[in-house]
Parts: sequence; structure tokens; C-alpha cells
Amino acid sequence: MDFTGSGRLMLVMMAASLWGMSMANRDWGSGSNQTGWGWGPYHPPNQTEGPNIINVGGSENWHFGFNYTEWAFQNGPFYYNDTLVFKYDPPSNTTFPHSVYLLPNLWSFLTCDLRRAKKIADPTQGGGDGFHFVLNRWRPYYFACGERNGFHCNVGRMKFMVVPFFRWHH
Ligand SMILES: *[C@@H]1O[C@H](CO)[C@@H](O)[C@H](O)[C@H]1NC(C)=O
Ligand SMILES: *[C@@H]1O[C@H](CO)[C@@H](O)[C@H](O)[C@H]1NC(C)=O
Ligand SMILES: *[C@@H]1O[C@H](CO)[C@@H](O)[C@H](O)[C@H]1NC(C)=O
Ligand SMILES: *[C@@H]1O[C@H](CO)[C@@H](O)[C@H](O)[C@H]1NC(C)=O
Ligand SMILES: *[C@@H]1O[C@H](CO)[C@@H](O)[C@H](O)[C@H]1NC(C)=O
Ligand SMILES: [Cu+2]
Repeated sequence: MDFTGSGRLMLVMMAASLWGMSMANRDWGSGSNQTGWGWGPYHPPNQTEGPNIINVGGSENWHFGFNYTEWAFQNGPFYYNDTLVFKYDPPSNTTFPHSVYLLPNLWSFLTCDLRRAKKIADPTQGGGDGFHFVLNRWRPYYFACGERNGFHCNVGRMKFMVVPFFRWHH
């Protein structure tokens, strides 16, 4: 397992979070380009809109083998009161069911250690409109699929973290 790699990524993500917190409420995203920063796109927040509803993975939904860390990095930041939607086939429709867990801390996230994880959606809850989760706490969220005792999280890359940002207007 590549701790150094993911650790470095986490540091970048945290730096990005802090940077985003200080800059997210400035209005410079609308007129100027964010090219030249060298480490990924910056999405100007929607100041006029209320909370967003975001489908996790975009059109990929929640499945084995998609890089959700990268997805979260490219589609963030996410804001307080935003809703994340996890869509995945119920066990009746697939031989590889999924689920959603919250891991308690960064280390369990990096190692995909599910022992103290909290199940927030079982394999049946991703069907239809999907499982809806509102980011209504000021805390880092460590999401992971809990299936196959961490295999989906680890090898399947079904994990990502979110630090909700503060939205200046509502
Ligand atoms: C952003 O950069 C691209 C490519 O350099 C350019 O085509 C585009 O016009 C720029 N947009 C703004 C808003 O400056
Ligand atoms: C931002 O607001 C515009 C106009 O209401 C909307 O079309 C767009 O989808 C919003 N973008 C996001 C990321 O919510
Ligand atoms: C996911 O994508 C990120 C960013 O591109 C990359 O650093 C990371 O190594 C990828 N993770 C895996 C498990 O491939
Ligand atoms: C978040 O949502 C709750 C419930 O809808 C609402 O009472 C609260 O004012 C919202 N907070 C912010 C900061 O948008
Ligand atoms: C299960 O699969 C069937 C046939 O592909 C489809 O019609 C149905 O909508 C699926 N159910 C769910 C909950 O995705
Ligand atoms: Cu899974």
C-alpha cells in the first residue's frame, strides 16, 4: 500500500481546502482564468445559488475502480448543506453490491480500516434516486464503500474525503 503517495495527496488536498476557504468568497473566479496555478482546476462557487445536489462520480455513479479522490478534487469544493447522492445498483440487480460508510479519521481513510466505520447506507439504498447525504456538519467527511472488508475502498478506489466550505451567501 502506498502511504507516501496518498499522504502527499492528502496534504495537497488539505492545502487546497485551506486555500479555498480563504479565497472561495472572492469574486475573482468569474472574470479571470485560473490557469497557471499548476495543480488543478478551480471552480468558482455559485454565490447566488443555494445548496447544490451533487451526484457522486458524476455519470459514473458509485462503482468499483473509479478514482473518487480525483473526482472529488476536480469537482469540489463542496459546501456546507450540499447534498451528495450515491447511486449504485441494488443487490437484486448486480453481483457486486456497494454501500457507503463514514470512516472516523484520516488514518482509517488512508488504510481503508473499516473497524470503527459507521454505515450510512446499505447495499439496497443506492437504487432509484440514490442515497442522499447532506453535508450538515463542520467536519471532514471520509466516505468509503464498505464492501468486501475494505477491498472496494482500497483496490476499488471507492473512497474520497470532503471538507465542507463556508458559503458566503445562502
Ligand atoms: C481562459 O483561458 C483560455 C485559454 O487560455 C482562453 O481561451 C479564455 O478566453 C480565457 N477565459 C477568460 C475568461 O479569460
Ligand atoms: C450555478 O448557477 C447556474 C445558474 O443558476 C446554474 O446553471 C449552474 O448549474 C450552477 N452551477 C453549479 C455547479 O451548481
Ligand atoms: C487517483 O487520482 C489521483 C489524482 O490524479 C492520483 O494522485 C492517485 O494516485 C489516484 N489514485 C489511485 C489509487 O490510483
Ligand atoms: C443548512 O440547512 C439547514 C436545514 O435546512 C438550515 O436550517 C440552515 O440554516 C442551513 N445553514 C446554512 C449555513 O446554509
Ligand atoms: C434493475 O434492472 C432492471 C433491468 O435492467 C431495471 O429495469 C430496473 O430499473 C433496475 N432496478 C434498479 C433499482 O436499478
Ligand atoms: Cu463498493
